[in-house]
Amino acid sequence: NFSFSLFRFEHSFPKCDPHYCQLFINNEFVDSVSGKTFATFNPATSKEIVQVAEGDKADVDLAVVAAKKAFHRNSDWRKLSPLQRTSLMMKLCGLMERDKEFLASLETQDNGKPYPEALFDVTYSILTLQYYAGWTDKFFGDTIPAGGFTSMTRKEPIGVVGQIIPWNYPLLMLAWKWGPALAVGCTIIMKPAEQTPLTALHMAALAKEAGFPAGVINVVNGFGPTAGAAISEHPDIAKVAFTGSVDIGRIVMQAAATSNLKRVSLELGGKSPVVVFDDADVDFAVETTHEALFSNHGQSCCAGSRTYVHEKIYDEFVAKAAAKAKARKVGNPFEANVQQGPQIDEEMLTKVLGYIESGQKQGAKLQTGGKRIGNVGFFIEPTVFSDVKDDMRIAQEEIFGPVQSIFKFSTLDEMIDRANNVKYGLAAGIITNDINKALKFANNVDAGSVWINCYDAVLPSTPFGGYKHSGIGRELGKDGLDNYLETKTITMKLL
Ligand code: TXE
Repeated sequence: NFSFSLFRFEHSFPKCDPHYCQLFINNEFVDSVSGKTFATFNPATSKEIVQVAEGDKADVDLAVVAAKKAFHRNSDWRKLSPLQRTSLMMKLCGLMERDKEFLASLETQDNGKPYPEALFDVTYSILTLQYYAGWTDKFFGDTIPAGGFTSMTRKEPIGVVGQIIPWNYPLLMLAWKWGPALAVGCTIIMKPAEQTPLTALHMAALAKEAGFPAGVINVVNGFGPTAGAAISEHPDIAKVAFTGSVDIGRIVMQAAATSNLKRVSLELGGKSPVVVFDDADVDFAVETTHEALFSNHGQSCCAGSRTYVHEKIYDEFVAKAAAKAKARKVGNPFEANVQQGPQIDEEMLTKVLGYIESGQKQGAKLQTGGKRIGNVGFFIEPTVFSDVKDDMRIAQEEIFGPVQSIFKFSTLDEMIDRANNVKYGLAAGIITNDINKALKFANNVDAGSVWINCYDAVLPSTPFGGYKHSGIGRELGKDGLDNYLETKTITMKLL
């Protein structure tokens, strides 16, 4: 029944050859020290796009040498005024604008998300970098009343920073991390996810074209246990920013602790509740909760993956939610009107199908979907479960796929306890016309972001991050700068 269109790949995919496939160190594209390469695949066709250089500890070491030099107090980068940093960042944004379609095509090819969504990601990445370009001269310290002393604080860039990002929003995660780091004057070693290195490499070329001095931005592609670990263990990297799974977040934090106590910020997984009260417009609620879960194929850390519906409207809601999922158009992400492309790789395909199987075994009711589509690429039917119970695996663990789980509830108090009864605390949503219910929920739910009558409304200016196992620290907004700053107190005694 799914409207699925997966054909003529060879003809219907726009030709989009990546221009850059090496590592980017000290403003040069170079092979890895080992000479090794690895393939990046198109998840819609399962075919190799291109081989990219495989970085490892030796390459991270070289990148750190370049980044340290670029951070030296007498370097070209450190001598720039804040407004000169603004100007470089804005130039980079201009080049992204110029290459917008190309960047979006690369992203769709490497990641599988529908082309219009990739274009949206490019736009949002530009906005994020523009937002942070405005912060270069606004991270103020304080002056502090201190008796016979005069005391003040300076906010200083932390130094060389490592940034390890995932594959679900490759370009956007890059922008979230480059923006604040560049605004305050840090230098960067970024490791993109091994599944999606291509847009980061193109961005490195644009950074050079914009005029960023050598060593300010370095991109080392490679795998987690090698290149990623080399970053989190490196004694000369002052801070690591990581987005990815909880398990790897732990490893990164441990490595940071046992190496040089580098500062750590973590954006990890989620199991976010979206609560629908009986006063809500059911169609609006179905639409909002559908997008909250299915956008980006469910591969979103803040996916609204627990839909709680009030008992009075439960049956109607479930029927409409299932119909909506059934109508979702899955297929070639370059084709017009396609809403869902492939999952990122075979590992995620298997993982998501495993969760669907466990939902069925544990007694949830499969309303629609549940199967792989075809055997080319990694497509999964948009899937809806009703009658989900809080102790099921699909209710507790992050699925990271197009699987909506619907639960029934009766009262607000019950709802708050149940919403908080998971290890995660990234986001939450509530749909109601009753401001009292909405704010009581918002004030009591364990979540870094709460959306009322909307979902996924993340702006460059709004802090984003998690409670509990969902992470440490906040990205975006003014708070996002703190990840990249040290505070220095200078105290003077007037004689
Ligand atoms: O994540 P990993 P994976 C969740 C989601 C998904 C699961 C697994 O539930 O199903 O994680 O996805 C690098 N030292 N999220 O396996 O492994 C890796 O190379 C240093 C949530 O893709 O955490 C990549 O660059 N780095 C999430 C990055 O970590 C290491 C987004 C993320 O990979 C490393 C993605 C190591 N030892 C997955 N091992 C979100 N919060 O949005 C791996 N990496």
